[in-house]
Amino acid sequence: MACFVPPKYLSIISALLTPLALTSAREELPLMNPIADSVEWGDLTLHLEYWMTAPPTDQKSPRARINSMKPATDGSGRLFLNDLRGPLYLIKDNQLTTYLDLREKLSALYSERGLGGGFNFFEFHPEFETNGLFYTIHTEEPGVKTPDFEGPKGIDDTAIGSVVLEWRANKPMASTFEGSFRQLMRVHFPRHIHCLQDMAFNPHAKQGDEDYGLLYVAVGEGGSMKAGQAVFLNRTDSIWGTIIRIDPLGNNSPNGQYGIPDTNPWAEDGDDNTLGELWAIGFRNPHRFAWGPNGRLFATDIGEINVEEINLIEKGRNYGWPLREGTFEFQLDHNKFGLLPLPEGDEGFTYPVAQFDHKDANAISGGYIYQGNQHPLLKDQYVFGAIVQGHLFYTDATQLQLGQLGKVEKFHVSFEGKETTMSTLTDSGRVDLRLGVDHENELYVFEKNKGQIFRIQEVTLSSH
Ligand SMILES: [Ca+2]
Ligand SMILES: [Ca+2]
Repeated sequence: MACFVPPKYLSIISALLTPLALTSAREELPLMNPIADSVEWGDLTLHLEYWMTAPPTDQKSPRARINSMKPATDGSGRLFLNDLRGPLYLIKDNQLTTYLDLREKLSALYSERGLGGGFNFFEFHPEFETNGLFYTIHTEEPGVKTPDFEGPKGIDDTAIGSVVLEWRANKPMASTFEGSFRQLMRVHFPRHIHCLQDMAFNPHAKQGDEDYGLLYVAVGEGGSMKAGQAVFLNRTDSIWGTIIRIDPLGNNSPNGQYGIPDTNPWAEDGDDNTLGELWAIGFRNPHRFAWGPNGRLFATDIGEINVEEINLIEKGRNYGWPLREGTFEFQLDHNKFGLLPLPEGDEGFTYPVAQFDHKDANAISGGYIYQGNQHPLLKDQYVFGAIVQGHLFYTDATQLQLGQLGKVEKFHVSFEGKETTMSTLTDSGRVDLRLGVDHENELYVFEKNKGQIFRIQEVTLSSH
């Protein structure tokens, strides 16, 4: 599918590297309240139980910075949890130990500035049990090494480097890491925000399937819109603000460290300028992936002004940013940003399958499409949350379709028999909420900075 570029943008692209003077062709005032409705309470109550608290990684606040929790793909029942400051914890039989500490391996690990800096994400290869491979993303100060993807030439304000590593454990079933690592890819970004985000293998792909063993990586726009570099977004020759798909065991990439599947949309298009790594474009901060039961890939996108998105990701599509936010036109202007209704004859963009307003979530915290057995009421529900407010939401993933907006509802939350909120439970005015999953697909809710982890004990239909 070709990348649609509106005429007003083409002229900007043709003026590559010149300072931007972006103004909307439309003179209307931005919408004051583009999404008027709030997310409504649903009928489901999540009964949470306290599970454990992650160890502190600093004496000063925040005490911890835990970010992602998922099982190894080896059937061992072992859960892994990372802290942005460096540790990768192993949790087995309710006991937490340190499996690996990136601080001990990577002198350039940089986790001080920015909400997302440090050891961000990890993902196990589907054959971890036999090949011992897993992948991590972390940030480093730029200038340490040459990037594979750098900021535009002539714009010298690269702020951070985001790195994908492959680790090979000598003994995959060992309880501490011993082995080696190598760098797959390094991407530079203009700001300390929205760098490389989640990564995932398709857990539904079987050996021999086209998608098997291919690693999806969500690439944020690195703050480039606010850095005055929006012109380098929404393009097929820029990695910023995209979702990429690579073969970590291949070697036909320009740096020889990973493979580019020839089935990627811009890999075999005969154009050397378009990046073969890209799978889809047009994202601001595609923070988290979630897989539907039939292998459908969803990605959240955290909005700039008004709209938080859930997107159904399909090959070669353009999800809009920074020309669209949710189902609105994003007004790119030097001094002000705003949302307008979609223009007449709008085409070329793919819109979210669910969206809601910032008043319900400063930032959407992506979760999981429930596939566990303990809570039938959650079956196929996409469970996710709100960073800052701490709300927990759900939408029926089987109903999410391109071209439609699915209904999002808010869970009631209960603890020890009393209705409560995550804000109260974690004693946080700003709940940096995260969700995790275990080998039985059961869900956990945790607070990044306080480190408390809760488990879903029961789910009931309420009569509020
Ligand atoms: Ca190409
Ligand atoms: Ca979008």
